[in-house]
Amino acid sequence: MINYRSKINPTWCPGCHNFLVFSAVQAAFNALELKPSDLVINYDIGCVGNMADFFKTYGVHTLHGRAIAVAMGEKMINPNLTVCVFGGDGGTYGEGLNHLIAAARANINITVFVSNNFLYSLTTGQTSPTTPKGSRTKSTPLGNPSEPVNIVELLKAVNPHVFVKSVDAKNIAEVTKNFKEALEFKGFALVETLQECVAFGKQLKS
Ligand SMILES: Cc1ncc(C[n+]2csc(CCOP(=O)(O)OP(=O)(O)O)c2C)c(N)n1
Ligand code: SF4
Ligand SMILES: [Mg+2]
Repeated sequence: MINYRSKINPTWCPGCHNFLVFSAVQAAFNALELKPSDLVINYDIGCVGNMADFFKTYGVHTLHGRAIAVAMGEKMINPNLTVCVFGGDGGTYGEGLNHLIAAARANINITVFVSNNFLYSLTTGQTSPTTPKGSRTKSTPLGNPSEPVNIVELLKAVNPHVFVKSVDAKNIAEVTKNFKEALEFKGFALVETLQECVAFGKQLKS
């Protein structure tokens, strides 16, 4: 077994689905025998971005919405590296959407993992681009007026040749399988894990 972990223990809320994602991605890295020295992980901001402290591969904790842009640059400079991104629905589909579309159009060989918890969670539960219409959140107390983005359909429309999947984070076997396939894919790959934020997710059902 290859050890990808730093000495820092995760600080997510007990029961956070990011623990599942964190464990599944290590299983996928191990299955592919990826060496930490050949891996560069780029992290967006947010709860998921805190993963930057918990891995000891090469990595960059980037700015909100900019992790994909940094990853594209790394891959162009050194195509031998395995280049990954971890981001949330806010950073990847909101602030970073233009970078996501550019990377999919270019079909650049990077792997993007999106923890989609339907909210801006680190900032305590504002609407994100995937928040269901009508949901009452901190930023939409009268109900979210916007349609949620469907990223699988959007990316398939942008470029039908990319690898894009949406899976339930609780189905750990399926998540691990898709993470592994995404890492092996020769081109742009994105796997979104559908998550419930245990701290702020309840408001989505009110
Ligand atoms: C440019 C910029 N705008 C706003 C923020 C404040 N901010 C920090 S985390 C966050 C929400 C992140 O939501 P998401 O990307 O879905 O990640 P999550 O916390 O849900 O995992 C925001 C708005 C920031 N750090 N940078
Ligand atoms: S606020 Fe939500 S997303 Fe953030 S660590 Fe807690 S449960 Fe996870
Ligand atoms: Mg989020």
